[in-house]
Amino acid sequence: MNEKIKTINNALILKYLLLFTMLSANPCFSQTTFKNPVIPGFYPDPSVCRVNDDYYLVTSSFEYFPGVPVFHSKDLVNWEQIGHCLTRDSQLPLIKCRASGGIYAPTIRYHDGLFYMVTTNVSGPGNFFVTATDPAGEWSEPVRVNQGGIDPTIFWDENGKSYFMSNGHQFSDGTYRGGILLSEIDLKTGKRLNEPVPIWDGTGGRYPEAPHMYKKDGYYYLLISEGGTEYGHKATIARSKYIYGPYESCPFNPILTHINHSTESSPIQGTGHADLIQAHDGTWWTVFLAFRPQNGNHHLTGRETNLAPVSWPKNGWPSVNGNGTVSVDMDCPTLPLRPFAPKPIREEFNNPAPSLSWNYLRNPARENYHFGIQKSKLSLKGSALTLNEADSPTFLGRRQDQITFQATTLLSFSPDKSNEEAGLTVIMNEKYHFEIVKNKGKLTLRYQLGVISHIEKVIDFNGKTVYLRIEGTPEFYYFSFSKDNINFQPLGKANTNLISTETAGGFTGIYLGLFASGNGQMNKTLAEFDWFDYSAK
Ligand code: 6LW
Repeated sequence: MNEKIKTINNALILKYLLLFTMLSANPCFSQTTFKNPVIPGFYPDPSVCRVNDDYYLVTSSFEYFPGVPVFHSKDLVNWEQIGHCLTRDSQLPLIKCRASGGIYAPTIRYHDGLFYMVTTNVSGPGNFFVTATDPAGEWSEPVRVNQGGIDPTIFWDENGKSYFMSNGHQFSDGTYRGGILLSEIDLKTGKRLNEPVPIWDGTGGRYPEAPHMYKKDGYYYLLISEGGTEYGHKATIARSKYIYGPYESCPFNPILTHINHSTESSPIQGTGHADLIQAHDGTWWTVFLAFRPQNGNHHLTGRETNLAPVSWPKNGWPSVNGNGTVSVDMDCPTLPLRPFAPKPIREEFNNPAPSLSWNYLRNPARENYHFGIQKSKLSLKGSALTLNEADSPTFLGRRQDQITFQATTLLSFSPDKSNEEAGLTVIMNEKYHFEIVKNKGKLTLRYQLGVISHIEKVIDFNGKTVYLRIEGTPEFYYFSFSKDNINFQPLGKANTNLISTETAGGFTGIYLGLFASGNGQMNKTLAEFDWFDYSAK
């Protein structure tokens, strides 16, 4: 071997040895890169708070139950879900709410030993907050705040007053005012102590929303979003010496946007709806939402949570990652990294409740779900409702959080009646979904595409148990089945863009779901799902 190559090899070996020693001696290490999104999949409208070196993040959840997932991190890069804020029907009425109705953007804050999560149920009680001493839960019953608009936030001033902001209000004389409005509230009762005051309308973009307030160097800084949650999304900021204003717009606005980035130059689009956080080492960061278009500018995995560094000089304006744009491969020093163990591929359904990744559609009829502790199975009883209704059919799903994935389940179901069915679906909402259906003597591949109900394939199948599989790629979903979990026979493939957000509309992302239905009647036969495997490919 020539000497030069030998030296390079030795240097490489030394580098890896050093890295290995570092990792084994101390699992906590900094690096100069991380990947966006930091929380992939439908986790939009992120908001973050810090208690010492613990970070907590929440996102919106719309028609899904339980609502408002809560994540924990030690480094802002690695996140692990620890619970949901809204776990009881009394906190989260979603009965028959429209798809992408329900819970809009939340804000999480920590104040005086309590966590506060404030959000809007646009299909019910409007703006409210819940509190908890442990962010993993349980959270309190909702305290309603009688101010209109969406995207509420709370801010505590040094004078002990609690302020509430949202993006609009209908006044008692019937007039409606958009833009960001601020009022003072009683923290115990949620009662407003004054009429909401408009404080900033942004820089002229449509939908000024997502207000978050910070106090720094004697200024109140008001961060908002404008432009709508599509390609024109942006974050802008203003400041004032007085909380009610007048607010002065940052001369470098917008501080975050990909409005001028083509999808060829940036796989991340729609950056906006941000929150700022000062880390325990004094550095500033922002979490924000963005989406990743594919297959001809369609996106499937919803709006996802991203992270970027912020520099915020004393008395100056914050700037995000230098020029207000970000990338998948971020090039900046991180906090000391504290990764979590990867999530298991298999959900065994052997606990009294599903793991935190799983959701129901709206408030579930709990008697139709049995999590077998002894049998180690999920038993679903189909009700009269189907996946085509904006209601709560018997359904349990998890997000498609990877663009390329494989999902497989083992189903045992042998109904005597032809109306009874169960299966595996890939679903955006009640109007847009594909599924493999097992019913009496048959397997069917079926598509719901807006008003079009399409049967792609029907085959005779007489066994009781079957392995059902959906594989996702940027362009296609592939559907197959197997009798032995080794040889899978294809049923068909469908273009992903037929059920993307761009096609179906709305604020959510794709779910992979297990379901059962009696198509107008209650099922007699239980559908038993042994396990569900999900992995990136
Ligand atoms: C949210 C608003 C937005 O409340 O979309 O992207 C709305 N931003 O701030 C629904 O997520």
